[in-house]
Amino acid sequence: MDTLILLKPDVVRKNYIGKILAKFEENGFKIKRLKMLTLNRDEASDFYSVHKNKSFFSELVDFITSGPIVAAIIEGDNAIERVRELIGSTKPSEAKIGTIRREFGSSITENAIHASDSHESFIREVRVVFPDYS
Ligand code: 3AN
Repeated sequence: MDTLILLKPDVVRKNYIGKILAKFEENGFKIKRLKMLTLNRDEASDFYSVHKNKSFFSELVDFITSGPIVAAIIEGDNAIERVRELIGSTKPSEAKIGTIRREFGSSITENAIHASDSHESFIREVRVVFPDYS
């Protein structure tokens, strides 16, 4: 099973790309596709369309478009659920010790990483960053 992760602009700026990708490999996942890119505002709005009515939507779009990100398709048994466990809660200070957000995130916006939360989200999100995925 596949899932999608995005290493957000804070991770690229702080030079944590390698450390975070290593965690997926160490936990038995395969990195199936990997790409560095910068989202424009239309792509970011599309990616986060489920949040368009939330108060933090413009902050979210400003941040995710603020610099390059690293997108990866991660493969493994039960990947969607297991990757969500590995990244931890949205708010880094509340995320469990040992999770990626706890170790590398600094705030609810600058929380290091995104991972699809369901198969439906994965299908919608993957088309924004890997349009040729099938
Ligand atoms: P998650 O990424 O853990 O699935 P969501 O889907 O609730 O979290 O939110 C998407 C993104 O929106 C989060 N990764 C976070 O960066 C941002 N976010 C969520 N809640 C807030 C909030 N209350 N204030 C600012 N940003 C938020």
